[in-house]
Amino acid sequence: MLLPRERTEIAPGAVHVPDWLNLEQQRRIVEACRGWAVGPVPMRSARLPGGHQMSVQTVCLGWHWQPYKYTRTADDAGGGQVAELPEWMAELGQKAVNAAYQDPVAGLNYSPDTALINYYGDAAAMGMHQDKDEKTSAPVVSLSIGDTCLFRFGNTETHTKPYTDVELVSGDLFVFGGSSRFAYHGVPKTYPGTSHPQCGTKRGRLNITMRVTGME
Ligand code: MD3
Ligand code: FE
Repeated sequence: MLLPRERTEIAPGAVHVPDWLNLEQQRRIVEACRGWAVGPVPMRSARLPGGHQMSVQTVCLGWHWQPYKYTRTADDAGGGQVAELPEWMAELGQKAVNAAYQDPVAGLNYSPDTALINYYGDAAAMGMHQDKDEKTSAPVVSLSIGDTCLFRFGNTETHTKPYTDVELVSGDLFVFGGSSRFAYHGVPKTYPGTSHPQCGTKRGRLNITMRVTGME
């Protein structure tokens, strides 16, 4: 049976809003991401402290993230100055928080200063982890475009069960605030070839996460 895709709070502060971006918004975002992927800092797979390379490719706005810190210049990716986070994206982040929490003022004070743009090729995945390099507990706003993925939302205590699995489809919004902000989460797999033909990507999956670093 097909389950309805409705706004769902899967845990306190963790809200999934299916089909939040229309196809034209998705295409515009994809177009902007194509530019950022080229430079001033090229999109790359980050190297983890153990020496392994992530399968996901990332380019950042506002602040450069590398495991596990934020810097203004991309020391592990050519040394360039990170592109600005554009005002339209910060405004989209505020609207996202309003929509997720069904509160027209919830996002008023939300001002993300970094965005991580992740690209998943057909075989890419992201293991269970917490995002704790930010010095604030402001929500993370996540936008998905392209192939559908399996998203795994865990708990704040361990990287293992219990978790809730959710499919993220092109256009979906997810906001992680409140007590969900420091929960473990990951992307076990994507479903190649499942994107909407008009979303702007030919293949793969894009995920944009806006965050508040708390850095000066
Ligand atoms: C829950 N990205 O970039 S987005 C990441 O789809 C990351 O690329 C995944 O996890 C992706 O760190 C998942 C959903 C997400 C992002 C940040 C979170 C969920 C989160 C932070 C706290 C709790
Ligand atoms: Fe994460």
